[in-house]
Amino acid sequence: MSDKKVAVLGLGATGLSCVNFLLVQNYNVTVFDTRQLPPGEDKLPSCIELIKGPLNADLLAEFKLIIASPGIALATPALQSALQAGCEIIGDIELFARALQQPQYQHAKLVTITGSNGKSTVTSLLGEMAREADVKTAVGGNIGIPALDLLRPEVELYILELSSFQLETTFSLNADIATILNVSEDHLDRYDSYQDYTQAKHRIYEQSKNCLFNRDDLLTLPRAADKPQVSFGFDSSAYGLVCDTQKNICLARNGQVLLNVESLKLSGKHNWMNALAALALGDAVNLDEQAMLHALQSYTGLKHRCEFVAQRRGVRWINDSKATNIGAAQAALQGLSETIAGDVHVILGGDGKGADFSELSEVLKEVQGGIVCFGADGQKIASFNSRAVVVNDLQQAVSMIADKAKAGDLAILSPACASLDMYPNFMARGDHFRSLVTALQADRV
Ligand code: UMA
Ligand code: ADP
Repeated sequence: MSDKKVAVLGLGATGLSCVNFLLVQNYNVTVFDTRQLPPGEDKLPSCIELIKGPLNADLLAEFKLIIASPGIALATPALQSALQAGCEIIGDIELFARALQQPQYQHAKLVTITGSNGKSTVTSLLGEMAREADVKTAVGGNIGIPALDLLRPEVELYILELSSFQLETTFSLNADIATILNVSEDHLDRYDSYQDYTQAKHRIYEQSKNCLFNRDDLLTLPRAADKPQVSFGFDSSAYGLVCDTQKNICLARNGQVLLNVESLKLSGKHNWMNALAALALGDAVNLDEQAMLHALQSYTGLKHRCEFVAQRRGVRWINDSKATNIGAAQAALQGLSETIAGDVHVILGGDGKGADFSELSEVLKEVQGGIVCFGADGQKIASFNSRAVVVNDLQQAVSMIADKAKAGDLAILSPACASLDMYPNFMARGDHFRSLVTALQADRV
């Protein structure tokens, strides 16, 4: 393969992982990045050529194989020209899928997880379950560690979170089980339609032996009837909820009680569904039941997902900066409002990625406390509730809610938008929120 030329598009985390993988396989790699200061440049081996600036269709057409990073849309004209010129375009997950077919990796099991929301929670929770069960596990993909960086002969179980972007360029995964947790509008700045986005998610089932779907969300239903299927949802069938003899709500398998939801450290009803999904996936790869239940009781969740920040003057402050679409904010507001005695106050706004915010109006009607909006689409969101106010930034939003909230209330940053209009990423936004809340405590305790 030493004479094989490959183009890697994008020098972020994915691009760099592809370069490292392809070099070991003796490929002749050229990297393209549209940015003048791509993030991975300092880590790029000096033998690799890096071409910066707008993608050049003629240059790309010289490569038979192109590895596109997920942040680059296939619809980009230069990529479309390359496809028409006969180039093969795949992503890092496809490279991973092909690598898994090599003898040294073939013994490993694979679980793949997608959905509009809850992916990282279910992925990391399942990872904890597997570790608790003493299975040598590697967890990665869209959650942060590029899949190719996980490849090790000793790994027994790979757990991959996959985005719709990654699935678009993936063709030959052969997962033991795949799930679409839910589908709600997201990334409409990248897709022509909601249908295209949903279609990209369904590619995950086509590349799996078994499918796990959400029976409360019809858009997650596998389309091929010939594949073994299992489901999770709020009723008592399959993986579901039942009441035990003391009338406690419990996670259950086929009506058999597994765990009282009060034992979960995760809050919100949406996390009951995440727990059920993780249990179903764990069962599919034969994880020990006791280990899974133990992990469920100790798992405290990831940062920036309905994360408890502080309680001062009786108000609980929650950082849900990862709620980057409408469905996530809806789930957080509905899931948490029933857990408190007082009012909910919410901070929303940022880059809405082309979403239709009218869908938020129903849930906002239920918000009894303040509705404070900021960022590029703050005004747009505020137009759907007459009580909503618009402020310039997160600092003003926190300050306004701190003045208004009373003991027993809950204040949450659950923006329903990406952060990129004002922050490098959702983590930076969540960290800023945390620091504002912490400073506020010191002032007002
Ligand atoms: N970009 C350019 N020019 C280029 C290449 C990229 O402007 O030539 C821009 C992209 O438009 C994007 C940014 O750079 O805004 C990053 O893109 P990338 O493809 O280089 O991203 P990576 O650093 O490789 O990170 C990707 C995933 N990012 C995206 O899909 C945008 C990460 O998911 C993932 O953790 C990582 O691979 C490892 O698998 C992040 C994400 O935001 C968390 N994902 C989206 C989401 O969850 O909603 C899909
Ligand atoms: P993803 O990786 O898909 O973005 P995360 O697990 O990081 O999902 O959660 C992101 C946000 O989505 C959370 O902060 C919460 O607001 C919301 N969320 C989590 N799980 C669910 C679910 N099962 N259904 C709907 N919304 C959810």
